[in-house]
Amino acid sequence: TRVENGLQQALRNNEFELHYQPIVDLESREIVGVEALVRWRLSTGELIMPNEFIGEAARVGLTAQLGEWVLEEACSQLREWLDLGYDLTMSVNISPRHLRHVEFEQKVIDLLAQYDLPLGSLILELTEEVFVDSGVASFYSLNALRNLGVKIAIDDFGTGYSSMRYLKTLPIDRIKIDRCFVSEDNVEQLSDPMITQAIIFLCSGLHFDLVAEGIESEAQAKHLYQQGCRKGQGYWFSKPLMKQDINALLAKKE
Ligand code: G
Ligand code: G
Ligand code: NA
Ligand code: MN
Repeated sequence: TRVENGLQQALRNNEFELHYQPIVDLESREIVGVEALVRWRLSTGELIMPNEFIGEAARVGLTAQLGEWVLEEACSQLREWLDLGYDLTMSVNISPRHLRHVEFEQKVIDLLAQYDLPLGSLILELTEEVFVDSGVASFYSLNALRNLGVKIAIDDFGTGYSSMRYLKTLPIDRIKIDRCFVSEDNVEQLSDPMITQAIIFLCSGLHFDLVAEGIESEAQAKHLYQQGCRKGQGYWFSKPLMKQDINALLAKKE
C-alpha cells in the first residue's frame, strides 16, 4: 500500500505535519498548553491520521526517526510561541518503542538545550503500558529527564493496566483521564460520573496535575471542574488545529 511504500520517502520529503490541540484551564478557560498530534500530508493534500501509519512505522523500523521528527518540530514550534510571549506547555506523544531507543534520552536533552526550553514546558505523554513493559532502562531515562525539568504524563488513564502501585512509584507529573470516562452520546453528562470522580479524588490526593480528555460540552466541563479537575481538552474547546489556527486563537484571546 502507499503507507508501506511511502513512509521513508515521506520522512525525507518532510510530508509530516503537527496539529495542536489546546489544553485549557477549566476555571479561566485560558489555553495553558497544546498537545502535538502528527499527520501525514500527501501531495494530493489528503491528510492521513496517525492510526493509519504509526503501526506501519514500527513494522518498518522507522519509529525512532518519526518520533524524533515529531519531538524536534514540537520543540521548535514551542520556542516560536514562547518567543511570541505565550506561556504554553507542549505535550508530545511518545511511543514505547521510541522511549526504549538508545538515543531517546540524549535527543530530548539536546532539544531542550537547542531550543532553550524552560523547565516544565515540555511534557512527554506515555500510556500506562509503557510503565509495565519497558523495563528499568526506560524508567531511568524518564527519571533523568524529569530531573532536568521534563514533565511526564500518563495518557488515556484508566484504560490500560492501571495499578495503584505505579502511581506511587513511577516518575509521573500529570494524569490524563481517558475520554471514555468523559464523553459519550449524551454530552450533557459524564459517561461515568462515579469513576471520573474517583479518579479525580485519587489523583488530586496524590498531587498529580490532572487533565480531562474528550470534553464535548459545557456541562461536562463544569462537572469536571466542580469535582476538582483543573484542566481539560476536547472538541468543546477546540479540535486539533494547524499552527496558523492556533496563532489566531492565541491572538484572539489577548
Ligand atoms: O490525532 P488522533 O486522534 O488521530 O490520534 C490518534 C492516536 O494517535 C492517539 O492515540 C494519539 O496519541 C496518537 N498519536 C498522535 N500523534 C502522535 C505522535 O506524534 N506520536 C505517537 N507515538 N502517537 C501519536
Ligand atoms: O490517545 P490520545 O489522547 O493522544 O488521542 C488524541 C486523539 O483524541 C486525537 O486524535 C484527537 O483528535 C481526539 N480527540 C480530541 N478531543 C476529542 C473529543 O473531544 N472527542 C473525541 N471523540 N475525540 C477527541
Ligand atoms: Na495521546
Ligand atoms: Mn494524548
